[in-house]
Amino acid sequence: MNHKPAAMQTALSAKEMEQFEQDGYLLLRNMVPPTACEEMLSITEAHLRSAVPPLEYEADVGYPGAPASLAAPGGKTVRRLRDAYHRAACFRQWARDASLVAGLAQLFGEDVYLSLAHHNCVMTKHPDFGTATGWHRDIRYWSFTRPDLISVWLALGTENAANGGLKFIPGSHRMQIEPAQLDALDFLRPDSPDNQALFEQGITLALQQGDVVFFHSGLFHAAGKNTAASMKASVVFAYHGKSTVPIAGTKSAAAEDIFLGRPAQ
Ligand SMILES: O=C(O)CCC(=O)C(=O)O
Repeated sequence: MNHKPAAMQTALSAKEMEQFEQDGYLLLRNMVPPTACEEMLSITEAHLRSAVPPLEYEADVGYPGAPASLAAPGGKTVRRLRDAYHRAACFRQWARDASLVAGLAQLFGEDVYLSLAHHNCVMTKHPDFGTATGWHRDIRYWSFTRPDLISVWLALGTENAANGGLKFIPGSHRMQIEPAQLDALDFLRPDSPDNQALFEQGITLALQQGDVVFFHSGLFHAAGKNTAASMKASVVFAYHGKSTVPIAGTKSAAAEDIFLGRPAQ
């Protein structure tokens, strides 16, 4: 087993830091080598084959077009392999990777923590029964003393509009949104006139295996259905800085918060 650092990344440049600040996301191409991605992918495929818990199914998510129940056709389509961190060493190695954490420390300007309460999963999107996700902010269900977390998305294969790739509204982490623009689950309402201009600003990211996206927990993002022939898989973890603390008694405080510090580059 290879225990060398999973990622290849030098310190973030001033321009990259500025980009994250402005757009609410930063795309780091080719950050994780193919060997590390292939190992994560083969464990993902094995855990899907054996239905290794904890799993979240499309039927549990209940988005439009999802199977109505686990017993319905496609009901056992897996949406997330939960608790990626405890599934295999390669996921832990990536989640704690020194160059990843150093980049996050630059953006937070302080010591980094990994939250196992949120994301901490392999997102899978299958053809046929993998559903689209509406425009939302990750922070909507998270409870921290500050709203400035960063989700880190690693593409284990190609991601694009055809297979349900990520879409972002650049800069939307800094936008004031009125309650009337949101539905009961805090998704941007597709029928709100005020949202139309926002939707027009949406962009789809085209990712290749090993590409990594950092995005702010206030950034509106969405993803389409997988209309391609094969499953798409992405590893997603959530991080925060030392001064952002999960609020006691909430779901955000219900799982381990792992101190990762501030590695030197
Ligand atoms: O892959 C998708 O459908 C998007 C997932 C997502 O944005 C989320 O779970 O926060």
